[in-house]
Amino acid sequence: MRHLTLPLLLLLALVAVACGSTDDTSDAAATSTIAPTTVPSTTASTAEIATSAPPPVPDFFAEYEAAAAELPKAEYDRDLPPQPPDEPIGAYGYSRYVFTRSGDDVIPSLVEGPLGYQVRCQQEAQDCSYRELKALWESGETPPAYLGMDRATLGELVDQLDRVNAAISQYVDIGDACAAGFRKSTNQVANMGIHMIDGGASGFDPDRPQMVLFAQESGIGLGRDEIGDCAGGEWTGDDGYVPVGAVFNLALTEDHPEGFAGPIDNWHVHYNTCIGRADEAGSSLVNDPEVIGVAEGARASTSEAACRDRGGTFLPVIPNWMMHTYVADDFDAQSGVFSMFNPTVWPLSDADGLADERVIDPGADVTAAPIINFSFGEIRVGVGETVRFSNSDAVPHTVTAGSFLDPTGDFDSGVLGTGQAYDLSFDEPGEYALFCVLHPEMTATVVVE
Ligand SMILES: [Cu+2]
Repeated sequence: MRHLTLPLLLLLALVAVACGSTDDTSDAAATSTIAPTTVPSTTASTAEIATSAPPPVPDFFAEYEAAAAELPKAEYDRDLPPQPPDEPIGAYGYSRYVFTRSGDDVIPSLVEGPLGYQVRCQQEAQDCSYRELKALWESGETPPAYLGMDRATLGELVDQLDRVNAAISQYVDIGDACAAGFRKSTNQVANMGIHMIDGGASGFDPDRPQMVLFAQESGIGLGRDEIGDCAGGEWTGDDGYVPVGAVFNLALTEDHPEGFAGPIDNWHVHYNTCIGRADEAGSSLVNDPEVIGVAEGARASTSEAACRDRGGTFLPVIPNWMMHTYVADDFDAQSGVFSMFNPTVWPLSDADGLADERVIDPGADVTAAPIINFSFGEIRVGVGETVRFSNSDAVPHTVTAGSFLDPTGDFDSGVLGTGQAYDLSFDEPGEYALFCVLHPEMTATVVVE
């Protein structure tokens, strides 16, 4: 550890940052003695909630794309628009630019996607998973317009994905990766897995991605130090961690990398990342303490000032194009082969129930706050009124008080699967910050009037 080269150091840093997670996703019991007060944690299933004639699903994808398209275009693909928006816009997996709020500032968090203002092929309704692309190729049919490629290109893409599949499938479990000289980078990140680095991989090579992701059911919630590690070429943790996907990391060139055939590979760049010590309640070890120099680390998108206030290490930009590639046979990502999150990797949610449960009518006495496309939306309630958060995404989320770098412990929903809900009410007017511990970029403020 004492002789790390700068490139490796950067790689470790970016892995920690780009794939951040928390150690504690446990179902913390809500307390009733704090202000704001939490209603007893009701993780009600949607089956118990009236769903008469649900309103049509809003097209958030189009809204995010339109908002991003209003921004002046940057000179290079990797760059941010020259005029930042006044308000947060976009969402992970849906828009080219994601801007989030950090204190009083609106800061860029992510640039993702190909050359337009959109992120391509990350909708469940589209045939963009590895299995679906393979089936389409084998069917002999003409690719649909949203794929933006002809049949020859589709064949090339499927061939590349088959090679990535073969590359990760040579490791039956995580011990094989240890034996091959891989190094652990993260704990088991929700809906991603443990990031294992192949230090010998360089450049874009479908036969050798920079990282292989491993996961198993009981790995969720274990800290980076608890989960196990490679020692002497052997895995010290539990058995059963299997490959669930790959990650590519390329040098941050000005323009989008060539990468896979066709236009659906959504490479991303992280901006305004803070790595640093979290409060005890928010402890997380996604970074490497010996590299970063803090005993406990956490990461989130924050302003530089907010990061310095927390004693964190601020990285204006992580110098890599990165992309997940979900090609494992038993972990087909319906959200798209190149999506950031994979709903089939633990913690699981009920993706099948999504179509019916996407919009939840909570009834007259409750204010609805559906979580859709990695966004909490805007939440305003009166004193004493109940706000019902309901997870309408294919992946789990949490509703947790404070922010990732400053969790207050006032309330915590625990992990909410698809269609699950969590009720909160507040005794005093004010603004109450919350975030998702599984996806710390997800933040919101409840305004209580
Ligand atoms: Cu989340």
